Amino acid sequence: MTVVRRIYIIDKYKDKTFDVFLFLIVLGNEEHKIIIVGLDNAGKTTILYQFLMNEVVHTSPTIGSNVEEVVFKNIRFLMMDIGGQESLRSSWQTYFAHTEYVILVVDSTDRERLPITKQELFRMLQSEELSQASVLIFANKQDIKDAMTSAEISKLLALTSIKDQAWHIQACCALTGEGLYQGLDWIASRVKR
Ligand code: G3D
Ligand code: MG
Repeated sequence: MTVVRRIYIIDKYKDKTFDVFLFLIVLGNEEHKIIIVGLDNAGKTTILYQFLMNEVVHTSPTIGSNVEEVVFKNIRFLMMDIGGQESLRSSWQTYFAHTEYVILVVDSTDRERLPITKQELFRMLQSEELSQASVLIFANKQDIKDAMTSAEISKLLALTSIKDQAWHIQACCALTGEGLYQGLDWIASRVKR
């Protein structure tokens, strides 16, 4: 059996504060594309690192310096973090093509910039290419005393006004990994087998 790996070029979305990461869930020969977005400092890189720490099976430097493969519940995830490569920047819509899942990482202590996250979220969701996507919101940094709860974030982001896409919010702490797999569980449960 040959598994074809498509490599998507993912780079920063819009400006420097909104990185885009990419996961591909692979079931047999089928790949399911996930993008991870969020403001800088939200915890995206830490989340990727947590996943890799726990279940790395393979690193593939030959197909890109940041492609990693992990296995979760018999589902293979290929992960890419190629934010920061300015030379690869192109129109942001190209990141969204064929995306089935969006993971939005929120710094639950960053009350000040939550409105920016909300604005970016709803702008993204208007994209035709994301009309069928499911959205997982990670309310990260729950270990910090002053962190907003997921209920609070849900309200401030007006998640109930998302009508076209399925969504789910999961509290987590990327430092310990708490909550991360529950989030992936939700995604895995939505993968059409
Ligand atoms: P980004 O990739 O979204 O920009 P990073 O964010 O993963 O680089 O994380 C930004 C900072 O937040 C890092 O701190 C990281 O350790 C911290 N962080 C990420 N997740 C958590 C969390 O769940 N709890 C706490 N307390 N901190 C978290 P530094 O100091 O390395 O800049
Ligand atoms: Mg980062």
